[in-house]
Amino acid sequence: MSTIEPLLERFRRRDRTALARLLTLIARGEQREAIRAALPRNPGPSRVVAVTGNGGVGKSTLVGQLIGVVRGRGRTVAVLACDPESPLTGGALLGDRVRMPGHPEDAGVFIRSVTAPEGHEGIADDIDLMIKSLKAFPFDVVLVETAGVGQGDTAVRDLVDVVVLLVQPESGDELQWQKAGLLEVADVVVVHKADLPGAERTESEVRDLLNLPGCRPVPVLRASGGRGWGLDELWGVVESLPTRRPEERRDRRALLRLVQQQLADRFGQMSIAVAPVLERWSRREVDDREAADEVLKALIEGRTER
Ligand SMILES: Nc1nc2c(ncn2[C@@H]2O[C@H](COP(=O)(O)OP(=O)(O)OP(=O)(O)O)[C@@H](O)[C@H]2O)c(=O)[nH]1
Ligand SMILES: [Mg+2]
Repeated sequence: MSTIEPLLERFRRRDRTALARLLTLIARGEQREAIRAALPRNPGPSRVVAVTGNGGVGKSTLVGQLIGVVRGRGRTVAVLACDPESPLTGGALLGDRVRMPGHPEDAGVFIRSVTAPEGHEGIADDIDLMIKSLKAFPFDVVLVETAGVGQGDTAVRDLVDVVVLLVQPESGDELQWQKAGLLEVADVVVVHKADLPGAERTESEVRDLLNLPGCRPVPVLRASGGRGWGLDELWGVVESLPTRRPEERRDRRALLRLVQQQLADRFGQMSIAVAPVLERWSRREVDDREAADEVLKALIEGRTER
C-alpha cells in the first residue's frame, strides 16, 4: 500500500494542492513508480504543446499570452516552464507577472516551473510524468516552455503533440546554425517579436529553409507576444495540426542508431555505411523513402565505411 494513496485520492478529486505536491514529488525523483502506476494509461484528449527557442526569444511572453487565448476559447490550461537556469521560485516565469500573468483567481489555469539540476539528464523523464499528471488532472491544454533546441528538447519533442519553435527577426547566421535543429523539431515556426525590423525577411528566410521538396510542410507565421499580434492565428494553426499518435512520438533517429549499432556489432569490426545516408536524411537532402532505399542497398551490398 503506497504511502501516497491519500495524496492520489485528493488528486483524483481535482485538488490543486495535491497536484502541486505530486509535481514536487516527481521533481524530487520520489514515488515515481507509484505515481506512474496510479495515472490512467489513456488520459483525456489534452493537447500538449511545446514552445521552444533560444534564450530571450520571448517564449515566456508568448506562453503568457497563449494562456489568455486558450482560456478565451473556454479551455483549461496548464503550463510547465522548464528553465535550466533559474531556480523554482526566483525564475523569470513566476517572478514576472507582466510576462506571464499569474491568473491567480482562475481555476482553469495552472502554472509550474521546473528546474533541472545541473548535469541532470533525466529531465525528459520528469517532464513526461508531469505532463501525464496534468493530462490526467485533467487540463485541456498543456503548454511546455523549453529553452533551446538542444538534445533535451529533442527528447521533450517526443512527449508533446506540437512543437512551436520561436526565432527572432534578423537571426541571420544564427538561423543557418539552427537549421538542422529547426528542421528536426519544429511543427510550426514563429518569427516572434514581429514588431522588430526584419521580421518579414526572416519569415521568408525560414520558409526557404523549410520549403524543401519531399518534406512535410511546416507552417511559418509572424507573431508578437509583446504586442499581442498573431496569437489567435497561431493557436488556430496549433489546433489544426493532427495530434501525433503515440507510436509516432518515439525517437526514430535513436532507433536507427540502435539498429546501426547492432548491425555493426553483428558484422564484427565491419561498420555499415549507413551513417552518411542518415546524415543526408537528417539534413532533408533525401526523403524517407530514398534514405530507406539507400540504407538497404548499403546493407545488401555489404558496403562498409572507409
Ligand atoms: N520587441 C519585442 N520584445 C519582446 C516581445 N516579446 C517578448 N519581448 C522581450 O524579450 C525579452 C525576453 O522575453 P521572455 O519572454 O522572457 O523570453 P524567453 O524566451 O522566455 O527567455 P528565457 O526563458 O530566458 O529563455 C523580454 O525583455 C521581453 O520583454 C515582442 O513581441 N516584441
Ligand atoms: Mg522564459
